[in-house]
Amino acid sequence: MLAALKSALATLEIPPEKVVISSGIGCSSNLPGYIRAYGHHGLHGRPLPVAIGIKLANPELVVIVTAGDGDEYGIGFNHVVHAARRNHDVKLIVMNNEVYGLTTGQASPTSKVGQKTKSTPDGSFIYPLNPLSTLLGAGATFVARGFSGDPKHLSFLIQEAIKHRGFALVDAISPCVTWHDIYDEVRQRMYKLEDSGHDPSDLLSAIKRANEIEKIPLGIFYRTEERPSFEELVSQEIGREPPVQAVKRLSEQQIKSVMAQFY
Ligand SMILES: Cc1ncc(C[n+]2csc(CCOP(=O)(O)OP(=O)(O)O)c2C)c(N)n1
Repeated sequence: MLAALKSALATLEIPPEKVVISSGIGCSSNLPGYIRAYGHHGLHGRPLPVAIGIKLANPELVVIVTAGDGDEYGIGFNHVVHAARRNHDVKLIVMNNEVYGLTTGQASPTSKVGQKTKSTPDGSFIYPLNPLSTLLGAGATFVARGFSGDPKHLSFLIQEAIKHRGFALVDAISPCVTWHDIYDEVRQRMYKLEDSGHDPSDLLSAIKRANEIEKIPLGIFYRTEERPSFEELVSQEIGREPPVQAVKRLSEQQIKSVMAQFY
């Protein structure tokens, strides 16, 4: 996952000082500590509100959230649905391993029926969340799924997400080799949407593909740039410039005197 993200940023030639990565809590959320860019490692389930604030303050930055399925599809899912609905220009990469890895392998919202975990020793009996079709229903403008076992393809999906004008979800299947190693199973069941004639501008077809059970489609399910991003709406509708522009006009002396008030 980390290699795919680094390669995506390098391929797009985005310099480290233009990138901010916000994460929650979990094994996956440690990612900002392993990449040379600005980073934020915050509260469980809350990396999106921080990312949204950063993007509103300085829309010139590429703002990416990296976190786990427990973080983003469980405790923090409220933020995901509304970030998608409002089309905030942040990129959400969820390392989906179908368990809570850091806390030693309990069931997560994407654990399958029958999946044996520490908290479901007889197999889970709860129907899992389908984050892709849920977000397509919530109005997400870019929805994709990749696999950590295919970092080249995952890098391509991350690049497309970064280039997209608006909110983008990349659900990255990244099996937990300690608590739920399904690498072989994913390899057997996966196929690429781009090899299947799927049209990513067709929302109904995207929802249908997202609800497939036997096979695991990888690729871009849906993409539209017909809706403006939240940041574009703020500048068009409210006519307010981002705070970073106002700060840029201040002299060094003015910045020092503002900062002095906080000491
Ligand atoms: C508010 C809060 N509740 C619960 C926890 C305990 N906790 C830490 S990590 C985690 C889940 C991690 O799972 P996931 O987000 O899927 O990441 P992974 O470790 O699998 O990469 C939980 C429940 C916490 N740190 N904070």
